[in-house]
Amino acid sequence: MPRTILLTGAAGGVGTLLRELLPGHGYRLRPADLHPIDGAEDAVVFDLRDAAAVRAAVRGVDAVVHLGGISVEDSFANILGSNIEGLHHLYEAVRLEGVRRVVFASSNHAVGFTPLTGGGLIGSDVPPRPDTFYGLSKVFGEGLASLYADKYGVETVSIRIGSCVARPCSPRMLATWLSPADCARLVHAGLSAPGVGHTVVNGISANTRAWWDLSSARALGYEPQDDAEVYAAEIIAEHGELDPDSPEARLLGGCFTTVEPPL
Ligand code: NAI
Ligand code: 15L
Repeated sequence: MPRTILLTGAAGGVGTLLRELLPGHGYRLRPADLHPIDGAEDAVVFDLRDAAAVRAAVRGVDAVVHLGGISVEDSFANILGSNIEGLHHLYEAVRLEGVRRVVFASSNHAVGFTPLTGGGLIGSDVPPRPDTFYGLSKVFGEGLASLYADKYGVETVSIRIGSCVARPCSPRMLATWLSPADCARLVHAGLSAPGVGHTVVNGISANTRAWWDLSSARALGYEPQDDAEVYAAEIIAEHGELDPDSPEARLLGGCFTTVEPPL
């Protein structure tokens, strides 16, 4: 019998990719989003800011893959509503409904001010260095996941996703790309590995130019199959190599380290 997964953010970029790929790993999905989803009339339309709606969406599922929320920099008020209060609603719903496993879409922007110039690959144990209010909401999410694991036994794998798109399209993404198929593999590892407590993993493919170490993801059973390098010649011909003085070459979060939130 397939396990039923609440997939929040199912109308978004990653959600659309995972709606296609996760059933191949044996899951039955309950897609949910703020917006209706074309071709998924059974999807839950809900707002993470509405605690009762979140509780109803969680009821009866075996686990949650949480992609929903604002996925770029925004005003603090908007981030507070969807990403911080919304995540608190989700974990309360999970606790009260007896769900035991969450896979949380964290981000490289939780640690975006980590320098790339230190030499060696960067682990998933570096301290928080958010580059935006958005990244700060992912730090909050990882902290909330830790609290619910320790206090209530709700286990979470927080995936610090690099760049999950169909194909890499910039020199930076030659390092940060997480292919859709590898994303599904990593989410599956996060849902199925035993005894994870709260585990933070880096989320990229087996990229030749990787900055990130994947050992904590591999320890869950993740075996990436893709490498952005197959797109390198085409991307470098179009954009050139990374300028060594640019934020993209110096800091993990790239241009998010210089973006200002809207008022
Ligand atoms: P997206 O912006 O395409 O999708 C996010 C979805 O969340 C949207 O469909 C939106 O309608 C929904 N949403 C927003 N506010 C909501 C609310 N209040 N209630 C219910 N649903 C709401 O983002 P994308 O690219 O698909 O990313 C998915 C997740 O992965 C996000 O949490 C993002 O922060 C994270 N992530 C994505 C990366 C990427 O490369 N795409 C990299 C790192 C993290
Ligand atoms: C993210 O966290 C964003 O959600 C996504 O839109 C990309 O900008 C990605 O990081 C990235 O750093 O490439």
